Amino acid sequence: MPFETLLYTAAEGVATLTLNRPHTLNAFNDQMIAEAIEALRQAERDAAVRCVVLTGAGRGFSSGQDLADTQGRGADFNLGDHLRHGYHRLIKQMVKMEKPVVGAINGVAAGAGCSVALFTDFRVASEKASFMLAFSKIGLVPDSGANWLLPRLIGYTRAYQIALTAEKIPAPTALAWGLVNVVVPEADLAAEAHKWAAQFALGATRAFGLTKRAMYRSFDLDLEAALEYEAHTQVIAARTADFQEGVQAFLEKRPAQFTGR
Ligand code: T3D
Repeated sequence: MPFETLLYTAAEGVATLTLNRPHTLNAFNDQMIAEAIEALRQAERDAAVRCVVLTGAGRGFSSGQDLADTQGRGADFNLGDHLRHGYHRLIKQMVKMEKPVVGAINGVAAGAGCSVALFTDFRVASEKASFMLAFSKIGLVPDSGANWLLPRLIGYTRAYQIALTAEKIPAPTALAWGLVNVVVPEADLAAEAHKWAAQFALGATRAFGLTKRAMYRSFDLDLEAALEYEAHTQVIAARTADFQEGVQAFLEKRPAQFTGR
């Protein structure tokens, strides 16, 4: 079934998901949350896809929860369940996906949109991009994993500051703080993000996925357990055709031709 709130294209190993509600700066309604989860699953299932790009249509990446949709909620509306069945599944799908997700952050990423942007694995930001924990402005707590991820990315001092102030963090500051990997002029964003994605799509996909898993797992482990988990992932990586090919290519002094298997 075609998606209505996002665009999905796949070519040459890269699936591109474009959040597509530009009149709201790509605010998440229930449909867009569900379709983003399904699009990520589609990219996960498709063996030909070895990297995903996530971006937004128009001048925003995502403005977070569609606030117009919050108006008609009745007294029995369960906000916790809304998060559990929506944003939590989206964030967990991004994290468990064993293919790199490149964020092409084209504009403002606010509220849950900021969380989603920051849960991409490699962030290329336009000079026009900004990050904003908008939650406190409407009397809410950061959600969609922001309280877990942000102190780990930039430390408690800055994380709590931007939660309190809801200030817009511009792209150059985001780069200096380590929130993004690269900042480029607006006109170069799509090409730059796809350049990185194309490079990752030609890499050792299983090893990339296992590395993501091991790094996320390390957040909950002491060194002893992390070393053990690394050994576990390395055993899996060493069984891949890409490991055979990587060593063979090294010995034959030629570039490796990885297949993602
Ligand atoms: O309730 C739950 O389910 C809990 C979950 C919460 C998760 C969350 O994400 S809570 C946080 C929700 N998001 C926000 O509070 C951000 C709201 N938006 C803004 O503060 C500003 O729009 C921005 C700072 C992001 C951008 O400002 P600016 O000046 O560049 O654009 P704008 O003029 O404010 O917005 C442009 C249009 O998008 C405008 O519509 P219009 O007037 O042209 O018809 C605006 O209403 C619309 N828009 C922007 N954000 C949202 C939105 N419409 C619905 N929901 C939005 N979040």
